[in-house]
Amino acid sequence: SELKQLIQQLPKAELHLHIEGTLEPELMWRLAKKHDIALPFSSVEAIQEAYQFNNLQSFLDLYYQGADVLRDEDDFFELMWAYLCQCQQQNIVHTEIMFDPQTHTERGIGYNVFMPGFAKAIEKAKAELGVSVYLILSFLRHLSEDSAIQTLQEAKPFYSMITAVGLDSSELGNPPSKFTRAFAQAASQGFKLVAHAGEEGPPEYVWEAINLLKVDRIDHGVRSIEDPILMAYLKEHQVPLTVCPLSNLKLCVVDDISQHNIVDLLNDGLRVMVNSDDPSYFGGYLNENFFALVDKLSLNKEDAVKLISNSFSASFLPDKQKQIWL
Ligand code: ES4
Ligand code: ZN
Repeated sequence: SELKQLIQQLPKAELHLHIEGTLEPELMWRLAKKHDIALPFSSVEAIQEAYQFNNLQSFLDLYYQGADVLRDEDDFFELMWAYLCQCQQQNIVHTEIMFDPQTHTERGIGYNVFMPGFAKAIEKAKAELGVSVYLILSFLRHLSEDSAIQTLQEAKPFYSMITAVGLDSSELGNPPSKFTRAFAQAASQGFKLVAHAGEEGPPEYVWEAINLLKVDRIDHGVRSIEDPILMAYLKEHQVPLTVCPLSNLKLCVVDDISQHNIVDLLNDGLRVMVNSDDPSYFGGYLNENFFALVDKLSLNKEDAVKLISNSFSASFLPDKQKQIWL
């Protein structure tokens, strides 16, 4: 359609993307062969077919297993380079990418392996693709706060590559309040702050992320709609919510895209935008997330343009850079 063509062609920013969630079955298969790792799948197609989830945890189990094929610097280069090539295809001109250090350090793969791999892909993308990239170091919330603090300290040699600190993994039972000290340290070191909240967890977790962690953005946040006082706060302070429609569908946060509240949140005056989260696992990159909204939620042109302008205004780009795109 004309609207889909417009969405495809407009320059966009992506603010909620896990690099480990861009691992395509083909690359997973090839790296397993390369490192002689036995996968519990008989073919590339069998990997794809296994991507049916009941909730966040059933996805995370496969996502951490998949990440186990990432072993050397070149694997991390290939992973990052493949996603940045997708950005060019999708007219994503700026992306703020989360990576989970603990998913790798827990397996004995250190910062000296994954950061240089990421750096080479990012430098090459800057030069050859014209894509700008910020990195968000994300703590795994199912692990301890001490582990998060250690993870932040171990990143010190690479601080110049990192813009923000985030919080992801199993939300229920791991409230933001568990990470108050870790986030205070990150803030004192000058990092921007984000946290997943209100994906599966209640509005109270969004309040904690705002009041205790002092985040600049909320990742997901779709359950905020259950709390009118929270909605008023998010609107007044224009706290960005990085919403991920296909993710919410695949993890059964919503039963159908036609039930998704992203357009309601937008029309209530909240600063929401569209993101792909873990595109390899959830069945689409950024444009496919927009197309699902066009097909199932009758997204109109005005709303699409507003969602895209929000992707820049909610980014961590300096104001001068934002102005170029707004
Ligand atoms: C994630 Cl969708 C989602 N939620 C929480 N943690 C994550 N890590 C990767 N994808
Ligand atoms: Zn996420």
